[in-house]
Amino acid sequence: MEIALKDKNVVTLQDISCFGKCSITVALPVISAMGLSCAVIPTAVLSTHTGGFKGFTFRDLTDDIPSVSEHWQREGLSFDGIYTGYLGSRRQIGMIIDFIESFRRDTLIFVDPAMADHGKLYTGFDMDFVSAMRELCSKADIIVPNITEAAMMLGCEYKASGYDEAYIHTMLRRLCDLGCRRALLTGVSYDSGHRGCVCYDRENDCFESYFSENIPVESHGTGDVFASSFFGALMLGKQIGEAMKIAVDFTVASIRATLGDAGHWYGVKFEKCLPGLIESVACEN
Ligand code: PXL
Repeated sequence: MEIALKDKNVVTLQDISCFGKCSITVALPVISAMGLSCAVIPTAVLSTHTGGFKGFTFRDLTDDIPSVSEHWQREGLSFDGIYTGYLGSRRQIGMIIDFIESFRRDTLIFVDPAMADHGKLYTGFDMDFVSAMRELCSKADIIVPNITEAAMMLGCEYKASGYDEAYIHTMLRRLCDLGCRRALLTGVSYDSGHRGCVCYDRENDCFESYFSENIPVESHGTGDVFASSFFGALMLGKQIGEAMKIAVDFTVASIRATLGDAGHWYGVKFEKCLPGLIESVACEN
């Protein structure tokens, strides 16, 4: 008789932006397409994301987090992976840390400190929020900031371009000093033709990177497309290098699929690339 491997069960905690292709509306379809069972805790419901829309609504669901957590503990639920993304407030981060402490067993704690890009904090965040996010990162096994988020958490200079490997490697070592085993920087570009990610593993003291072509367009929500597929690949047991390739290639394909449609500025058409993602995780390596 064939022995089936136990299915992986994960949970993601981030907002629902009802329109705009980011956070849960990206994470759930991507992680599900990869064959993982994904539970969600919506941390807030917004009419749209905050990156370019005006007058969006924001319903804070912070007070639901402990009740959901307590119910799940009574039900005896457990998770192989916990993935946090965009979060709403300092107080909410505190509750998410409590959630992680309650559910951490043999669990991959994956934190995307989604709060800033292009040298600036997203609407509604301040440096107090950044320090709470730094504390959440200290509880993680792996964190996946972009260069802006990393510079803000470390209090070091943000460079949009013209940096070298030493700048990135120093940042990665310092991110791991926060307490996580691995840190991965997204959106790294040493030359105008390429963009990708670089990961540092503190335990093995080693760096790995994966670069693809640089498509010089501003795209919203690509951090979530990358983080969801990277997290999914890790949960499927892929090694870091393979998971980086799967996630970067999926992100680049999603940006490509959106090129030429100016009316689609608010997000990328990742849906069109899900068949390719499914194929990429099915290949043996
Ligand atoms: O993609 C990150 C993200 C998630 N959720 C909300 C956002 C953003 C980025 O701006 O505004 C509500």
